Amino acid sequence: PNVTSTTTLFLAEAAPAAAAASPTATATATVTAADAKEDPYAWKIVWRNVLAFVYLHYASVVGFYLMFTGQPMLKTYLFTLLLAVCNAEGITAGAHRLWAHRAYKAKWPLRTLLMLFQTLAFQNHIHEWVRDHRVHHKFTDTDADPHNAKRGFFFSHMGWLMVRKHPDVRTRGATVDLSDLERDPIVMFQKKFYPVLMPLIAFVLPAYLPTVLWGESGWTAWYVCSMARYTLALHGTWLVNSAAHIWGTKPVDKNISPTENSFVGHVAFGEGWHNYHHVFPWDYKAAELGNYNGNLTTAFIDFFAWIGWAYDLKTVSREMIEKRVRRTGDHGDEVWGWGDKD
Ligand code: ST9
Ligand code: ZN
Ligand code: ZN
Repeated sequence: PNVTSTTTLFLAEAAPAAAAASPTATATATVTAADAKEDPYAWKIVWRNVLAFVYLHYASVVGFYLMFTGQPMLKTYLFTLLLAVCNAEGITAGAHRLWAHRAYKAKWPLRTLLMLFQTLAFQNHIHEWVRDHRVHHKFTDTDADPHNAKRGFFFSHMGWLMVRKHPDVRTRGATVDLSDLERDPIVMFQKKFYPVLMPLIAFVLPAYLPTVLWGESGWTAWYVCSMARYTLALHGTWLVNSAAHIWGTKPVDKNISPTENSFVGHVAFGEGWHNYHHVFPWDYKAAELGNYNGNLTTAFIDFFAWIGWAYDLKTVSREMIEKRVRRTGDHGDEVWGWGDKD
């Protein structure tokens, strides 16, 4: 029989019989039978994404070179800093603490602002970001976790964005409820118009505004305000999934992979207290600390609560945390660091 790869994929069980019947088909049948088993861990590389990341990193090196050699105008540096903060808050205060975890409520002006900031951050639209993140919390460190840290630093950091997802992400992920997002018109507006909004807000405007407003060179603004700012924010975010699932302490629950990682806590605007966060994800501080140390996002939310745009801020009582720390923390009875940290 003439065994083709297509037919053997569907007739996996029949392939060895076919091979026995015709010696010339042996090699093909062996390979295709193995293929048919479909290794769910095989890296099915999405080259479009790989190429985009290669360009992004090349362009960011150019951007950082321009910044370190003092070529942008002062206003461009300040604008980049502002964009970086808005970009980070779109992810931390917006996608993460508001939409993924509902750790506080926000009136429509704040939700609109955060939706625009989250678009600036281009990490997929809110609906998709939240879906992946809720699935990550529900199935942490299993095959259904989109950035399963058990598959190593590179996979959990950025590798997962360059390959097709493990089939479990799709099947088990389908059990996660997203109806609250589907009821939020601001989230659904962003989803609908994302193909236009995202390129405009994340890349075109950051490069265009400095040229028309203060006469910056278009290329400088592109490399600095669009490329370098975006790439740096991506790595800051990705470190939460990689470093803060690998290195650090586990004062709240020693049985899970997320860690308290002070470095990530600082570069990710307060999102590196990740051992605590996985145990108490509804705390709007995403940390047990009662201060703003490295947690610019908590200050951001507190500010908007102060002007009345954010409300119903959820947190966890000290007693409840201490109880959990004693029961499952890696320091056992010795309640960890309260004196220095509170
Ligand atoms: C990016 C995201 O960078 C980073 C998120 C990090 C999260 C960190 C969280 C930590 C806390 C916050 C920290 C903030 C710190 C901030 C500091 C700032 C300084 N559930 O995806 P597809 C189904 S993005 C249920 O195409 P493939 C679904 O039916 C960067 N179902 O899978 C779906 O169809 P549809 C820029 C799911 O084909 C279908 O499967 N963006 C789930 O395997 C196909 O889905 C990129 O690079 C789920 N979770 O492709 C683009 N997932 O959507 C990256 C999927 O129609 N994305 N389904 O409903 C892609 O190109 C592709 O997703 C892929 C996989 C190639 C990676
Ligand atoms: Zn995590
Ligand atoms: Zn989370």
